[in-house]
Amino acid sequence: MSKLSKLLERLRLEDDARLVAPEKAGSDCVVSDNPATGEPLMAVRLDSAEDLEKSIQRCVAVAAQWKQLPAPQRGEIVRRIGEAFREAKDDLGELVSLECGKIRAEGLGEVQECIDIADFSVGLSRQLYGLTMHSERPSHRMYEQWHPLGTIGCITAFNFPAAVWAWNAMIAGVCGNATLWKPSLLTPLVAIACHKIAARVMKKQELFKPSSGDARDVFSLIIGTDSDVAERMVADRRLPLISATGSCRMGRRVGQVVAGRLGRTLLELGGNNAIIVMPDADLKLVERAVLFGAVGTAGQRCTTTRRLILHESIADKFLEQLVKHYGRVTIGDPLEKATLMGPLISPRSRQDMRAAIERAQQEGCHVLCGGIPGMDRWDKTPGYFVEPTILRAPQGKVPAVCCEETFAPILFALTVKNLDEAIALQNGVDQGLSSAIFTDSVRSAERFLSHAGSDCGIANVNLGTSGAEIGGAFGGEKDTGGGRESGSDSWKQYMRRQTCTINWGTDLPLAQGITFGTS
Ligand code: UN1
Repeated sequence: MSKLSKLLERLRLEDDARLVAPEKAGSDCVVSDNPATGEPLMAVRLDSAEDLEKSIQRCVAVAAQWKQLPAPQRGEIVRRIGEAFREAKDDLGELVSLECGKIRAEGLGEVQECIDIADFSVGLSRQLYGLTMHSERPSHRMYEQWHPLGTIGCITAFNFPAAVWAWNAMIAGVCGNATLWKPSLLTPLVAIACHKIAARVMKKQELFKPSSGDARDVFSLIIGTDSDVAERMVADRRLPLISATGSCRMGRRVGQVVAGRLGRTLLELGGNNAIIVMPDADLKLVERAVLFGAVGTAGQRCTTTRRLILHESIADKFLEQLVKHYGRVTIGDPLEKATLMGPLISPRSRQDMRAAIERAQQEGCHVLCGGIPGMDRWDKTPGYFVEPTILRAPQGKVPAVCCEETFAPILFALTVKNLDEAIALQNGVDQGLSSAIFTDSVRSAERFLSHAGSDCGIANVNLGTSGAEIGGAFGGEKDTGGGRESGSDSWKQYMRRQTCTINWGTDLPLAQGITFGTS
């Protein structure tokens, strides 16, 4: 029995009706590759537009009953889902590594995010607070309360094939919604595994037994193409909120279509995150932060460090050191203990990386280490491996290519004369997700965090751009889409606010002191 079959068995996926042996895959299937070998792992049967219609109907039906269960009981069910993720952590983490190419530590970290957000949601289920206000009218009481929206459409990307769904589904769940999840077609196996974990808990629990329909539909999965599934979900008024993670191009389209029906969106799109390094920074910390931020996940996080903005007085020496560290990065099988960087997700990603490096060279950038995919030592190796690459931008020039997000381990090094210049450069891109400064000066740190500092949704001091905790609201400004997911009060996006005024008096006073006719 192959390693994969054993893993699927441990995850109790072996006889899932969606799975098809790769050699038997027809045109109604998507084949999921192992990016470390280029070999097919498994094929998955695609859902059709008709399947989507049925799923939406089932979600809408179950959501109407789910919202009647008290929120803390919904929380109790989510607590059990969190427990199930704890039990499956090693196996699911391994599947994330196999299908998405993340190294083992990061695969496990991804599952940990699912566990953490479930725990967070359990507490939240008793804290869906509204405010009370003092009414300007006598004998009136005013307060606000939060109600579920219905069914949330959740569209996720390959790079966080489990966690981003969990951020949405666990919170949406305690808020009283159903979630219909459309995962990336690059990582359908992880999606099926996550869905099964939640579905088994939903089937077994005794707290929610809908009179019609199936409790499992609270956490629903649909695997299909953009035209059959994603485009239709986005246009469907029965999904009052579309939460979508992906490129700025995709988000712009989703934003427009959903706005056209006056629905809500929660968009988590591209980033172009920079680390600013001041002369008073602890450079040992910077090295580690840059390595994790720029090389980790093979540069395929939306929070990946893509630009390094160095004060000119330390730039040359720091880059010299950094290049040495890059040279020591172990690239290879993501499941090997020593590996620090796995493959990119697809051949297409390698081509994109290649095109970006070629463009950068045309724009005067100098390759400090790494290089062009296809012309490096990975050329003859199976799998979609590349070299992490540092490109030094020409003095005093910002190459256009570094204003775009290429989902690959490319780091642009730029130099500046002072903090003002650094902040202007950091903010001078269309995206606004994550940002960081390394400095031991309180003045520089506070300036960076001030209204005139970073314009991003995430701003860090003396830590890198990636690897945010679930407790804070996650998301960014400008072309990153403005959405906020996971912690803090992001839950409000999954609910509708109702302002309630109650008159307990014997008169009908009007607001603003208006008299209308005779009283
Ligand atoms: C993403 O890349 O879409 O902050 C999400 C981080 C992770 C989440 C990234 N916790 O890097």
